[in-house]
Amino acid sequence: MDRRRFMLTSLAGALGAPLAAEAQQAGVYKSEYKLSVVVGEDTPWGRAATRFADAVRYRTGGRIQIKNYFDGRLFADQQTTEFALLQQGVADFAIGSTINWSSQVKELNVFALPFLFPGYAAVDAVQAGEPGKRVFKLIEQKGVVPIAWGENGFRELTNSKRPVRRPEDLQGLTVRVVGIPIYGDIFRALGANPVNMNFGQAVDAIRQGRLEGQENPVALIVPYRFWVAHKHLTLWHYTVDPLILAVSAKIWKGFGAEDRTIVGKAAEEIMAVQKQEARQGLQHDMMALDTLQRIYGMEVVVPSPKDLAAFADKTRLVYEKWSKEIGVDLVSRAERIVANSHKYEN
Ligand code: X2X
Repeated sequence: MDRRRFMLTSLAGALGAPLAAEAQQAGVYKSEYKLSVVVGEDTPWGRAATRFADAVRYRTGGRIQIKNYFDGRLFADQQTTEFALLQQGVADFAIGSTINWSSQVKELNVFALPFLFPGYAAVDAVQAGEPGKRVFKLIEQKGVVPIAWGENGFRELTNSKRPVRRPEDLQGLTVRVVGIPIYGDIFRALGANPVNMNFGQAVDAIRQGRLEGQENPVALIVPYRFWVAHKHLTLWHYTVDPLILAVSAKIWKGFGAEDRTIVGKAAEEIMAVQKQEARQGLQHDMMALDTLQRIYGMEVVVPSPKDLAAFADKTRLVYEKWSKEIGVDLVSRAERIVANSHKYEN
């Protein structure tokens, strides 16, 4: 950083409040930017939102004040409308799930293809590669600027009834899924009875013992205490749910160049940590397994490769149908990257 820039930055820091007031007076900056999150603060996902708002406020000397709306409060529990709210300017920022945004950006369903991703290295490689870049460009064409990838996690199955090791164990089991069509297709193909519910309703239903099954990453199963009602956990990694930190294009254009740099850097740094936090204990040594069994009393099933292949076979037609919807070119590029990332897996 040259000296002049350094002095300016320090000045901005020291005089944060007056500069913020000036920017707001000039009518360029809003006094508050709304950031949407579907889950609560006490999760790796929610903590990233808190850190992001804090870092941006501090690093811009108060010019950009972000207020987080947790638990889907901005979209009144209609989680598949979150992306549209960003487009409409109801939300300025969001850390959103690719599942929830797939209603408006169908290519995001690539992450929901059943049993495509064997591990997190493959997910990272697809995001960093051409498919990830293409998805970001498509989002941008829809008036939303994606800044950084994050992680909700591999989605695992919990239920109150029985251990699920093979497809036949799913027969007739009621499983709550987010209301996106590919998830309905997958669970029907597996012989289960999928029901659509928003996250808030699902949390209530599980707590009240009204829901047999659901699927979510361990990073949510633990803080939401699903283990109280759902003793059975199947770690089958059937789909993955990456997050994206994004901002409305209109808001982004309104920021000065320096602020765009600050916001971009904060987002990247914080979401890199967020990914690590969401994956903690679920790679390499699988420390989380022990915790889930001993501390939370869950009965954990890790399906054998043969059983995983049986699940994948049952959902093969769904995979093919959705590959066409997403775009065969995008999917085959992702498949090639996944195949090459195998050697780094564990
Ligand atoms: O609703 C869910 O299951 C959640 C919180 O994981 C998503 O937003 C996709």
